[in-house]
Amino acid sequence: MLSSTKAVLVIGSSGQIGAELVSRLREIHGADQVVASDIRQADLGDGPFEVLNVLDKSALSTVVKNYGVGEIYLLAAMLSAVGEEHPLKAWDLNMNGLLNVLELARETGIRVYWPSSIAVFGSNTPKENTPQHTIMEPSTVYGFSKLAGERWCEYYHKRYGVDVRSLRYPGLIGWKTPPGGGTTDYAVHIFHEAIEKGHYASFLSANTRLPMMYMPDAIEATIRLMQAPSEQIRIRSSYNLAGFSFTPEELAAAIRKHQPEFRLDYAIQPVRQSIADSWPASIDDSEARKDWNWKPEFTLESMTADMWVNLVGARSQSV
Ligand code: AKB
Repeated sequence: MLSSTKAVLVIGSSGQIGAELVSRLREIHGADQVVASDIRQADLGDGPFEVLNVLDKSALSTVVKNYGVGEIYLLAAMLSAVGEEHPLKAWDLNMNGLLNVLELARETGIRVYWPSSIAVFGSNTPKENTPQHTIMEPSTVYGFSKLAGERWCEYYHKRYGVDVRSLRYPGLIGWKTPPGGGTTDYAVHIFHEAIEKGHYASFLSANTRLPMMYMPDAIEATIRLMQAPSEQIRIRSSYNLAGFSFTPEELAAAIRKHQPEFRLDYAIQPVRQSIADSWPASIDDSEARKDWNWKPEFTLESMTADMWVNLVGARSQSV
């Protein structure tokens, strides 16, 4: 566990995971002990905020020194779809950002959390119940960067003793902050458009089944992984993590329980579709369950009900 005198730094705090993780970490450690940071100024409630580019190692090192940081959550990354538009930039940010943090951890003993993704898998990977250890031949720059990042994490742990931990997130669904640049983003957009317009055009085809997770489960998994005693963390590359899997048609059916007239049709985006076709349909996360007692709470139905209530509530407050 983190010593009470050490602060936590979250890099990439304004993104889909960051905003929710910062508020949970502030509940645990106290607002003053959790430094939020992003490339641009943002309002993330009570507690310190720093404008920080993770590619600037000396600025990163200054923030770490100034706040007495003992733990870093590195969330700044370019996701799968936008990474295909800017391949070299995606590689630079995703890879050199991680290496800057790992080097600092090697020099100072900081603990590190870094997210990997189901994007590490490719079309030669078994699609159903994808095992922890299997064929990994990703076809996107985002996927290469996550796979290489996993190798670096394991290397820094074995060679230098860095306490670095990681999860392979599936597509994440949340109502508090929008996703940006991913292949699984349709599963969030669909809710907003169902509530606002009663209709959504999916960029993935009707039968594209992908592994997904509701954000409260993703935050809980992250906290639980970081709080587990070091000897329980047997995998230092990244753990498979699963919630539930669905297709756009199955998600639409779940939404129709709340809005019976909801209409789904399709405007397929070929790049996103081919990325989705290369990813698993379901994930075996038994290693995470065994090593640090992971178990998700939400199902497709309970996630849909919770998203609906919260988004309808947020909308009625804003009009
Ligand atoms: C994406 O779609 O790129 C991300 C991911 C699965 O890592 N949500």
